[in-house]
Amino acid sequence: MSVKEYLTERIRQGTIHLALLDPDKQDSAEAGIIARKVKEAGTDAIMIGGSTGVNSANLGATARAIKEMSGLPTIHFPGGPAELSGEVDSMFFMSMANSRDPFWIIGAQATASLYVKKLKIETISLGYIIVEPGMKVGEVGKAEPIKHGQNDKAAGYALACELLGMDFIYLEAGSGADAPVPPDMISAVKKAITVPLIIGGGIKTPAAAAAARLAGADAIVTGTFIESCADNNMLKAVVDASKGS
Ligand code: 1GP
Repeated sequence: MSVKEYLTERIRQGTIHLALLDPDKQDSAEAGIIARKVKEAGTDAIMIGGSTGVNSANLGATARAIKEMSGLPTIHFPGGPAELSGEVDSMFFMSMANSRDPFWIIGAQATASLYVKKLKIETISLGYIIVEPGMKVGEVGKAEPIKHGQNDKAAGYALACELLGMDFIYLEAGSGADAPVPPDMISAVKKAITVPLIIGGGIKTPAAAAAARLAGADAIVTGTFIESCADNNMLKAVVDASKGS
């Protein structure tokens, strides 16, 4: 079964949880330990990526360690075309729809596509939409972040991505954001599209995860919280709230 089929199948049963590990934030051995912990907490798959400091070597080592320690499917969440690895199970082949720079909309993808094919990496197309504050990824990607309250604008971008053929849509507030994507924006986008909706950025409490799920998120991503949480019960509480279990 492909990773896309696996995710789609799980989403059919309810909201899933995706853990994001940044190879620039810990070494591969530590990433493997975190992966085992989040698997025990019930996470469904692991995304690997970051906006800066990721290269093919630390990406490959992290993917290998996660695989060995957890057996969970890995999804590369690329920060640019220079980092690629055949060690991942799949990658989000993504376009930052609301970037002001064509490089992040289609240029990076054109640079990487032939190598991705050569490495036989499963690609899952993703419409990536930055919501304020946007944080580092918004800055690096030269995004024009969607402001809170601009729900029609968010829905317009999301539906445009779906009509262009994207498999998934991701509303991103940015890693470490003070405020996650607002629930009313999630609901508005969910109503407009039929493909699965991923929500991430700034989710670090069970309440925030539950609010995103109840508003219509099909997948909830947590990165910073997973990487820094030493309390396994708290970890499980956030995963449970994401999944409604
Ligand atoms: C970043 O949405 C993800 O791309 C995760 O954000 O690190 O704030 O959980 P956090």
